[in-house]
Amino acid sequence: MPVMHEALPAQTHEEMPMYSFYGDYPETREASGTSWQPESSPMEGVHFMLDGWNVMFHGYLNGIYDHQGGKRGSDKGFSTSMFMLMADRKLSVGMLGYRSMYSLDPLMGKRGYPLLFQTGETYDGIHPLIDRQHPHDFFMEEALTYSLPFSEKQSLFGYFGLPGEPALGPPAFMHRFSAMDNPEAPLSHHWLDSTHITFGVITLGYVFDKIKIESSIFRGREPNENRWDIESPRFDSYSGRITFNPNNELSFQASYGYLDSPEQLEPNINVGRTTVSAIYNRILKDGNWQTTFAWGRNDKKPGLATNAFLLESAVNFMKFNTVFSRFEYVQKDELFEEGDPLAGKSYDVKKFTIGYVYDFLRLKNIDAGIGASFDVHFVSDTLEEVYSDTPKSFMLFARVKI
Ligand SMILES: [Cu+2]
Repeated sequence: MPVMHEALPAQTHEEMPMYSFYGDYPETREASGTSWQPESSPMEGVHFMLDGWNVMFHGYLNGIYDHQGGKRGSDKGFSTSMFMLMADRKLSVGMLGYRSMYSLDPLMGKRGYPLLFQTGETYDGIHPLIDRQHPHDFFMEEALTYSLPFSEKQSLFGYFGLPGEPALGPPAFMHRFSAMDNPEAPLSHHWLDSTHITFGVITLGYVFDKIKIESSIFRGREPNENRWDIESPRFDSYSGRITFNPNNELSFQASYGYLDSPEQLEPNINVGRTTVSAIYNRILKDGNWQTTFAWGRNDKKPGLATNAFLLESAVNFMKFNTVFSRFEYVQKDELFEEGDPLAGKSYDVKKFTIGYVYDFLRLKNIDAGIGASFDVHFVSDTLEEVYSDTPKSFMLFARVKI
């Protein structure tokens, strides 16, 4: 027995160098952009070697029927999707990486999909999107990375993306196991991870074992309503993030970003964004369980400071079943257009979501399932008059995942 124990780990370690995009650690730690998740998070997608490149491909496609209740609600059928191709290989003494990500979200139209209390971005360059989630851009990420190890467990890395994701916020919601089965974007998206598609990002970082420190310069302006193009880069904003993965089940990050004129419709307002998050991932027998907590704060300069809290969890059990839930408390200051007597104030919105997915097909590289999510919103009397009493919504969906 003791002989086997000594021989095995040494051999496997030599055959499979555990080097990822940004440093010497298992690749399951990589999430969106340069962000980290717990290493025990499930590995998704197809992996293969091609001419010295280690290639990964993954993606999903959801077909959704959406009903948002109350006076400001509406109904829509649409699809959300993401396809991601990542490749890395040794180049000289370092590691060269290429990351690209696409979405067919623009097919849903410029007004996106109905989502009560959602705000952020515009559909025509004149009016804000209110009670709707914007579609994501076709080009979500086109990035080159290079990392240089300089001692055991230490590395420096660079990341250039057009578009890309700056070092700000937790991993984008569609990359978190705790969120990826939920068909709805979080209401806190523009407090936490909305910079995940930014046209022009340069990040430099340092990894020391379980710690990553990084800083970005990037374009503060959000993508415009033309979702099929690549917009011109600018480097007028900055951010810094520290991430700590103390063991393979936990990942913490804290970050701050200064966003120069993020909103097309409020060009004279800059935003200071602070985020803190924690992700806990646990492998179960025939399943996985992940929980994310995040806090984000937007300080408009000049203007209001608002906060958002998110707590979400998803558990996959007995292979075919996933239950997901999300609780958010967000101070929303963009629910009314300029000129409306209710505009210019922030309103508390509490949202609770619960949902379930049944995967009727689970093959080696493909999952197919059907699911439903249900939401209740708790708001003040003022908002109840506009929206209806405790507005409720639901989504029904079918999805394919690679
Ligand atoms: Cu987004």
